[in-house]
Amino acid sequence: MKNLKKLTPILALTTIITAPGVLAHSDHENASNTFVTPTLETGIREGDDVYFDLSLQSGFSQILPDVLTETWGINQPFLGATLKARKGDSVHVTVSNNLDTTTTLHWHGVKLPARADGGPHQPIEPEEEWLSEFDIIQPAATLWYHAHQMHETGAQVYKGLAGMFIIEDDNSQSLGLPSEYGVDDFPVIIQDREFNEDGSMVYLGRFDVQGGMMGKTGDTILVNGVINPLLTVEKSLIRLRILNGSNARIYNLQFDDNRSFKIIGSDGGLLEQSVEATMITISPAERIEIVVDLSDGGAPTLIHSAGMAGMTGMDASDMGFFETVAMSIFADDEPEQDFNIFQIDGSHAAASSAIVPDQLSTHNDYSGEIIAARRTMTLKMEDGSPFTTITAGIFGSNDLLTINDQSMDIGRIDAFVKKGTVEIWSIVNASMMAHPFHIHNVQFKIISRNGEVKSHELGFKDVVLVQPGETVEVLMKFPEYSDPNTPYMFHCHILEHEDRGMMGQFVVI
Ligand SMILES: [Cu+2]
Repeated sequence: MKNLKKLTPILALTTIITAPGVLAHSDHENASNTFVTPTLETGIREGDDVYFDLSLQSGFSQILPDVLTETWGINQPFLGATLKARKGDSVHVTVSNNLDTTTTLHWHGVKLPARADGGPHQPIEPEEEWLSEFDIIQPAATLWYHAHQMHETGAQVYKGLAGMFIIEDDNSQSLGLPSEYGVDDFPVIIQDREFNEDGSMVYLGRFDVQGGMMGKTGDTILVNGVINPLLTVEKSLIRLRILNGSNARIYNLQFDDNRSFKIIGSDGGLLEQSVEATMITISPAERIEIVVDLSDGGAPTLIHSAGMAGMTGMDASDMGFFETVAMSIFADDEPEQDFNIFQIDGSHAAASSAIVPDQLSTHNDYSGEIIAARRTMTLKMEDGSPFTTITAGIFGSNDLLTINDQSMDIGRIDAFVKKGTVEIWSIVNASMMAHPFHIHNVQFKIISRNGEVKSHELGFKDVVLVQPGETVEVLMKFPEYSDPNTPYMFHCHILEHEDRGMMGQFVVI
């Protein structure tokens, strides 16, 4: 927060380039807080039918040492419980809105009927309930749920409307992986927040065009709602289900002792084979599952390693107004720094009997299937006119953030997809910021990223970070659900971009 004060007097346009990934140190970098594992809720089970009751509510949370913060949560004051179900289950979720504003609850990464998706087309008014019912037809995965209210997703997720949703299946439970929740298998929801002196959270104003352009970042890092905590583990091999639940910040994750870990899963579930790594980048809404060996009794800290995330690879001649201004100020801004996320103490860990087997799963790559359609989604961030920028600030216009030159219109369908077919989408980033692109109702395979794909990106994904100047091709098979009247969304998962127009809609017919 010292850092924030230092930045405040600088020209307002500086906010364009201070995030994501440019500022950030916390005042609370000693891991003195205790790691909190979110409550596990497995619902009420009747055979394969599983019933969950979720209450969206407000409350006060002790996040900072001396003051309470007003927060939102699901069945608790801040954030949500971890929900767990199995492949083959029929899930029935009753969501009660006990907030004083309209909201939604979206099942991120779940293949499900559009009416159950919880996007902007399923608003829940205050004091109303919404029933979402879907069968789990996909393999074991670390998914999540969060608010998706039109124009309000950023503010509502920031306040706390997000939680983890874990799917297990016969395969995931037969592998011998660390899988005891809260013992050697932990959710790690990483979020950054900014606080006022009185403990309240700082968010953007509705018409803050510049803040919206860069997305809301904060100088305080939370893990499962706790600032820079310490996780003391009892087992020597632990699995971390890492979710970047931040609105806009991208993290380059690394341990401070540079130890390696095994990446075992991506957004859509287990990889086919694990991948050894010492660093991985995770953008908003992405999940990675890693297994860390602490049998040396060490106490490594997971850090964000300052790097290149966000602003590389674009030719200056392609830049518009925002990019040019951003670049001109960039040189004066302080360089990005490493910062701590949380620490793991393995000094009391007993030997684990868990393993990471060579083969984790088998994927269908849809080879041999007909490609029913190819689509291009071009992401842009500006319209080139300083005057338009000013009027956008005054009138709240959102035409500065577009996909295929159009900003989101809830009355317009951008794509018609045939159920059960395979499509290839090319996501083109024609802006100067990296955008994490998300598609509802599918898990896709990245088939090219400027011609190549890194090994850990070979898994199923529902979000892909597209760097400036990059084109990423994704291939996906749409489930057999169809509903010509209810759209699914595709959008940038920098929530301020989504809220300000970088979103579109498709229906499956
Ligand atoms: Cu974006």
